[in-house]
Amino acid sequence: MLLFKLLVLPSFVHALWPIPHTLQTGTSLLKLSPTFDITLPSISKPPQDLLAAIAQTKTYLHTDKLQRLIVGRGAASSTGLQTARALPSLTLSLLNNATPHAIAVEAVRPIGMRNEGYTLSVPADGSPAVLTANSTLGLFRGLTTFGQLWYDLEGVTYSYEAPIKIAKDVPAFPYRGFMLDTARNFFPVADIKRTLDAMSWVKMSTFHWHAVDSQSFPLDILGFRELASKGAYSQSEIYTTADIQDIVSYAGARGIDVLVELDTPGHTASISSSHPEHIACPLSTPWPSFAAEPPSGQLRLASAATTTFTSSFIRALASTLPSTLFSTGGDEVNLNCYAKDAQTQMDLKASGKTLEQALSAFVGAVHKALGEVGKTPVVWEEMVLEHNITLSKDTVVMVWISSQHAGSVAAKNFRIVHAPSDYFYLDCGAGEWLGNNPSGNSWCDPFKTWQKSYTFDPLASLTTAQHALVLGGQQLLWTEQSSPENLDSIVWPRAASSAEVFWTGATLPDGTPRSAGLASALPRLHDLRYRMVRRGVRAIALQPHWCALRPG
Ligand code: CP6
Repeated sequence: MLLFKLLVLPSFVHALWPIPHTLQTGTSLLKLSPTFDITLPSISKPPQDLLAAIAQTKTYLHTDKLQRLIVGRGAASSTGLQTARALPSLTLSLLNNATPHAIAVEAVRPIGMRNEGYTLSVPADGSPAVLTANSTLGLFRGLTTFGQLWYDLEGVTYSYEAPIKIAKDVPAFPYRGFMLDTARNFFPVADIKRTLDAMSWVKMSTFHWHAVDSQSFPLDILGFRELASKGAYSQSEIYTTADIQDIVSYAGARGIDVLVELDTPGHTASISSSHPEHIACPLSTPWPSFAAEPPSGQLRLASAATTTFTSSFIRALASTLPSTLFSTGGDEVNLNCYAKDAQTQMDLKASGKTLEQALSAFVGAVHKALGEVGKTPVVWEEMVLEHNITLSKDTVVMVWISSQHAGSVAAKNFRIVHAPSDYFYLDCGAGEWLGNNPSGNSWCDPFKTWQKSYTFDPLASLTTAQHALVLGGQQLLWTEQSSPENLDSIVWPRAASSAEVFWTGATLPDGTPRSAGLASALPRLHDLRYRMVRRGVRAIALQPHWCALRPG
């Protein structure tokens, strides 16, 4: 009877997230040998972060102890377990004599030039499993997949569907991100590291760190230390230079590039604490006429001194970071603030520039400084859709106001990161903290479910020629109403949705439209959620625990 049940298992019962590009599974049980090991016989000098990733994978294999969790999977008895073969080892190797660089080195290569592909084969007959890739980053992605294959029954760790063959897994888009705002509320380094761990489990590639904003400036920049010492919420709510390096190297070892944003010229009121001379309309009333949210205050973009100051602190920070990308923000610039600022009006008169020309010159100067330290600029969509600014062709544009705006950005031939509020804002639906302010954020409600984010089409309304402009996308957490207390629960497992969208592309690997893939995504995401909880991330439930336990 039980054996019969095994034979009629549905074939699509794996719990991988994101779904690999190709996948063949069998129907044999395979258990992990008690002496299971991960080896790299052909890599003579393995980098430290690869060795750490291997050790971490082995730890997870022993501590995840996931139950069956997907109905119909592994309806196995001890009888089945006794006959299962044991997997002795997983062997890692690099193809084409590739140099074993640190994962952290591979993770920060220019976007589009990273090698994340891998091949994985797990035989059912007790011979070693094999993982190959062209880079240590690819090996890392493959280890992540391997870690998701295992479950626990009656004290034995095993996989339900050997042999497993992933002939080729490779991401559809290089930018698979998550954005965190650390300025509205502060997040200790440990919370960021835990978030980076969870991001790596779903193969995300980019941590977009919206580090500072009008409410606080928690980033210590050498040479500009007064910005944080005066602009942070407190002396203990500052990311020191050592913290920043710690976060960057922790991310790198997990295949994640850190894209830091210093938002300018808007969203900068916190700079007035240390440099009132550079800020127009600080704390002006009524604030809704001067800023998207209180407090008001923006950099005096027409001032030569302010332009030099801004270029200098951005260059100072950017030069210490390994990423080739750096964001200068550019969202929600309030022109009324400058119309009311006597100093800006004087500066404009002296230079003979219009406000738009001054904005263009300001952004141009800041981006030139970034170019001097080898960085490619990233901006929010207003810089190309609302203002007439000269930007270098390689500038990356984040589309946030509406998913419908991607086509307009593509029409201007800029590379795109999808970050649309109508699909990917994790805070939307959290409430209306601005109360009855007419410029409040109610248009971003309702709450975005994982299903909503999952159905996003990265190539919608783009011509075939424009497809190459899409770098990928991300879900985002603005933190007006979030703090360390709810970080895990507001982000996970929802943010895993876009990780699968941008790994697999416009459709699922078999061509199924994503909207038709929701039913098969639910059990996989449910499983991922339990795995996250086992690993210390307090992801929320997707359905009653009962759904995972009922007999298949
Ligand atoms: N802060 C900054 C924000 C937002 C943006 N930039 C934002 C705008 C509208 C909504 C949510 C967040 N809080 N710096 C827009 C990119 Cl609905």
